[in-house]
Amino acid sequence: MSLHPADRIVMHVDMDCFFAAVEEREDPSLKGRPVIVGSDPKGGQGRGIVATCNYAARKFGLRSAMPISIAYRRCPSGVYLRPRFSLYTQASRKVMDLLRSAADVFEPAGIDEAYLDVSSRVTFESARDLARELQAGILGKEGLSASVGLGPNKLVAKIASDHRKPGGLTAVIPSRVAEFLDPKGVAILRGVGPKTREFLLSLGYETVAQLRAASREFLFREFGKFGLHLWDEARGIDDRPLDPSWDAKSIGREVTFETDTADAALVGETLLECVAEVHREMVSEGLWCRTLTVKARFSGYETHSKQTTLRLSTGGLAHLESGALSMLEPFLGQGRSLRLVGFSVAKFSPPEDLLPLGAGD
Ligand code: TTP
Ligand code: MG
Repeated sequence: MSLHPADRIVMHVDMDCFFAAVEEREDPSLKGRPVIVGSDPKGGQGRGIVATCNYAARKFGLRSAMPISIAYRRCPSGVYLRPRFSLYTQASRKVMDLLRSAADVFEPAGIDEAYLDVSSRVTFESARDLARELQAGILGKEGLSASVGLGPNKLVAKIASDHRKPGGLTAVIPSRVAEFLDPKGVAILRGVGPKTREFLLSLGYETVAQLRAASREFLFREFGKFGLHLWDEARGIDDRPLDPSWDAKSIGREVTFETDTADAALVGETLLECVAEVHREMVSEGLWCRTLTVKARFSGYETHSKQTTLRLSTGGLAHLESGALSMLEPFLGQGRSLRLVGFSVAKFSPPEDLLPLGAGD
């Protein structure tokens, strides 16, 4: 196969049931049993959610983000564990280091996924060999399983990594992109959440193949600019370059209250606990951040967030605390009960990259 210079080969790596896989590795007696990482189910009365679960648990219909009470009802015999974030962060860092060293350009995209531009491999055949080596390396050195997708861009690579989980390797060469995407549901496209999916369905577009039949004009009329994006994505077109900065990553914590509460002191205290944990993780990773976000969920699931981007990065606990509390205020002022609060930070830089104070932005 010949590639003209504009062609890219992008790899997407996504770890398989990441938090649960790390827990299984730490305690081999868990092997083969349903393992659920998330809130305390409290015999079915718990109020949080499932962060993730292993494939044995998925057989019972358990999924990420499912209320823990429902998970418990479906699988009372499972092993329910509280998340141990520092363990997952350490494992993530090791996996990322391994991947980074194999990439022309590397973009970490979350705690358990990353994009690698591997265009210098020239052929998909050779990129596939590299993917196998990386999977074997991650398994051998870290005892963890990863799924890999290869494609001409980030969109296709990401969909490909999800194609055969766990432990899968799917390479989609440019001439087969349409064939690969066609049977998939429109929900695999970026920006298509449950509501957009419903709307597309009502227009008669269930699969990518059906969506591809829609004209640009029609999609623009129905969705505005997002419609043009959909038109491109239905064709597997995605020109986004890889972003090697730290921006794609965020660190966050959230807490679901035992009972919904409008008690300002309790909410503030809980938010500060989240801030302290986020700060601890930033310190352990040697990171400063520029974006702070507070999330609040009212009784009944209505969810809001407020975000601030600082002019200069910060690593100071007091700075994070005051930022978080001032963003929380408008949520408390409404006198409504809260179900959950959370805090997260993003736009990281390593402290050594910082300009000395006063040197400008
Ligand atoms: P995912 O890659 O979405 O899920 P996964 O790795 O657990 O499973 P899969 O094999 O399908 O890739 O998310 C990575 C980790 O992020 C996951 O192990 C736990 C965490 N997570 C949450 O804490 N809450 C969530 O709602 C989701 C989706 C993930
Ligand atoms: Mg994953």
